[in-house]
Amino acid sequence: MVDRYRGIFAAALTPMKSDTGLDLDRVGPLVEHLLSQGVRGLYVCGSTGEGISLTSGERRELAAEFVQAAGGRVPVLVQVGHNSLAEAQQLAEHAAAIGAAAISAACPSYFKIDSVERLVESMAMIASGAPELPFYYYHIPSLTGNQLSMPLFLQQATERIANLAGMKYTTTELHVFQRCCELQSRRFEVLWGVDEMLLGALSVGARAAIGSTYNIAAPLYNRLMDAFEAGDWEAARGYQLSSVELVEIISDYPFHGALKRIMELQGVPIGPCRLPQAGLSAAEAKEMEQRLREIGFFDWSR
Ligand code: MN9
Repeated sequence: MVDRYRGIFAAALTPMKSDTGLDLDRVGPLVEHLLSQGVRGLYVCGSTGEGISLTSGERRELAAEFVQAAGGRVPVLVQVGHNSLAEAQQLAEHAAAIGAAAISAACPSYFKIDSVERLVESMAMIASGAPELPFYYYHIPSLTGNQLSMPLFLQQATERIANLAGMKYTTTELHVFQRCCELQSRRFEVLWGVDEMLLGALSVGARAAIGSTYNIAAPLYNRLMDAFEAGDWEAARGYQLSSVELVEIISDYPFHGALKRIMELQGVPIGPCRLPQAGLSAAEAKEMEQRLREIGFFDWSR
């Protein structure tokens, strides 16, 4: 089995200035903060990082800044998916040139891909942009609409994509995740992507996870992982329940705006988010903070 990665990887938020242009100067402090919180890797330009809303030029600049800030201390995975496969391929090439650890790509979502064969061909095109880097397909049906069978995809893709390492699996079908993990004697590295179900994923074989709430509560999730390793199920369930409550609250507000607001409350200001994502009104921000206080978030997130 590949098993390159272990622990929690932050699906990194993208620092923006008040006009929502990139704020590259804040990438370094953000990375230092995440590493100090126990994050073991970074996934940039993904859904949490508003990667799809950035221009390709911005995506290149941002990825390079993250790789530089990480300085080899943790792996940086760059999400290069794009509705234009040629553009995605070029982003992959760039990721390799700047020293990213791996590339990952969500599939095109405007024109739907309705066969595993075409999904494999499309991802092969992207992966060929960085043949020397591990490639992780980014499965996120809630956003791409792509519901194709992932076990079938992995089996067919392995014959066509030499650098296929696995996938980032962001959907709640735990049994399919398990199936993907066990394929071909655990050949693929399947990175779990639903933070509020991390414990379930660990119990069926996850070793590493990528997610948005690891930006704001990494220590909680590290405690969860330690408790799982130690076989302390009761403690692990408690930590997971805190995460469930956290996600429940954030999900009542514009998601990216909420995450960025919480980073600010934690002393790591990274600015607003960009359209089409929304920020929180002052009343919403106040209410969210109050609700987070009620569940003890500001104590157990550290
Ligand atoms: O990919 C994230 N998924 C989405 C990762 O953004 C749709 C997750 O980390 C979720 O944000 C998290 C909260 O639901 O599990």
